[in-house]
Amino acid sequence: MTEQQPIMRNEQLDKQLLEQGYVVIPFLTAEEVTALVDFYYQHHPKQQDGMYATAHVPDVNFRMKMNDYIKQVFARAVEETFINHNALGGSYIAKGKGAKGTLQPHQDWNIIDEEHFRSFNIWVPLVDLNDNNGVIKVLPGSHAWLTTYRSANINGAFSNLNDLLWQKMVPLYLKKGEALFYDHRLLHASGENSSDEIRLAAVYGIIPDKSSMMYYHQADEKTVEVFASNPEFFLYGNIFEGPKGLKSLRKFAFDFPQVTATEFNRFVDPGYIPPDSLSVKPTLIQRMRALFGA
Ligand SMILES: O=C(O)CCC(=O)C(=O)O
Repeated sequence: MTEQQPIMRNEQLDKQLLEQGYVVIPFLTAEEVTALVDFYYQHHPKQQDGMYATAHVPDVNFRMKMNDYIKQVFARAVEETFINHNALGGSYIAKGKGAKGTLQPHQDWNIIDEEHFRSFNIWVPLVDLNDNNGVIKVLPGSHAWLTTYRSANINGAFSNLNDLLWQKMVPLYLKKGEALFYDHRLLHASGENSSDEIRLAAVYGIIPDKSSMMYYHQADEKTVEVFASNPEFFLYGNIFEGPKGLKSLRKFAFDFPQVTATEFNRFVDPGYIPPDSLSVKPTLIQRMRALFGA
């Protein structure tokens, strides 16, 4: 990856973001939080089940209405916090009661060329988070482990390791109005909401001002195809249906690796030794070599 332009005005936070893949910051005022919560419930009289995102409702006008309001309320804090950025769109995310709302560990899609740029989400809970309402969890540093391509038809490189990932994830007990600002490559997840209150959040995409949007697609078992994209495609289209109507830019070979448990443990702890290799006894020759340094 080429050297990254700062994206946060605060240099210390920008450094932390580069190293850890996320920062937690004060973001919205109490009044801004109340405004977002009121607007959501005015437009959602009926309780939503499981995980619900306004960005994915079929009614595009409704989607846009939610997007416009979130953008309007976020504008002050976005301007105060970020530099060299382009604001994309916003969505409410509501996690209702029950296991259906569990969001397994994942990385968000590539939406810019990650060889040169990073892309981000500002994720802001509109209620205080706790262990019972689907607190957000992250794997610090995981954004920098591996080059991956993530999209509608590409299997996540870590998707066979959910149990292991959950064990290593760190909960972030944000208060309402605080923001988790994270690199789209960071592994993150949120568990079940077992409380009676909807765990409401708002999420908002940010890309560097010099970057252009892309859509990544698995063309076949060994090939990634990259398409030119734009914010409107994400706001108005159905992004899960593939790169419909987008212009193909290039194709390249990629073998879509699935990370193994040992590889994962080594990412977390470079000194990790798998337990089965500890039980393998050295041969006589290996012992002699160790003894005499041969
Ligand atoms: O709302 C949540 O619990 C997590 C949202 C998330 O993972 C995402 O927007 O990628």
